[in-house]
Amino acid sequence: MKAASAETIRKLAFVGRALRLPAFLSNLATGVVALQMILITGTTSFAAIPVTCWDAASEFNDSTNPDTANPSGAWSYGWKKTLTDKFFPALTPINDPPNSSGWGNASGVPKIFHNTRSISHSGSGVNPSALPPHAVALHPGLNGEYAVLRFTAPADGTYKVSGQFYAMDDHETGTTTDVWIIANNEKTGAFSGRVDYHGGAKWTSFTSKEFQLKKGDTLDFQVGYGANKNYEYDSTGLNALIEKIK
Ligand SMILES: [Ca+2]
Ligand SMILES: [Ca+2]
Repeated sequence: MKAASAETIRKLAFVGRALRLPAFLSNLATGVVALQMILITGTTSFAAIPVTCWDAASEFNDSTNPDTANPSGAWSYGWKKTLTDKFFPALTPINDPPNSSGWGNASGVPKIFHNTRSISHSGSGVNPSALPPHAVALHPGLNGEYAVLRFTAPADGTYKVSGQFYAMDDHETGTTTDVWIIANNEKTGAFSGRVDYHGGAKWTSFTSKEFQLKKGDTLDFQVGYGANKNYEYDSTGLNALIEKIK
């Protein structure tokens, strides 16, 4: 319902006069509309609507300040020494303006980075990886450390997760990684797959995979250096959409 405007009240008063209505009737109608306007326009605030879906790429925080960007909302950017080891936030900014930004550990990898622009971007170096527009990339560490994008559930519920991990590098061994979605750091019930640009699948998809999470539970999207135990040319893209369905 639209709030009555001052213009409406003025017109109503005019109509009342034109119809030669008794003054009290005209005034009564005008007063009712004025009261309606006060009631409606006086209620300018409303309860915040809870968000029930998340997108890793569009919500990537490009700020260079770790205090404000990591964690950022439901997302944290970090790494683990092994598959289900402790999560460490990656607090060393990665900046390649205007193309990409992200977070790594102090030695540079593992790292998570993001194409900040709506055009494709080739990374830096002699053999750069290729990032589609707004892509999120994870790169594992030299000794098998995992790059981890962590989602922390804001409320109890059933969370549906869809997306894919995909190769970003075709140089030499190409992207050769093991990829995971792990709830609460437990391997049981996890999604696992492999990306192998030259020797296997160039991507691995997960569709409508459901996880029961309590408030504060974690869902970790992880990339390791794969079966060849070599981290070179291992940048792996991630599309991840999360929807709370119950
Ligand atoms: Ca590898
Ligand atoms: Ca590789």
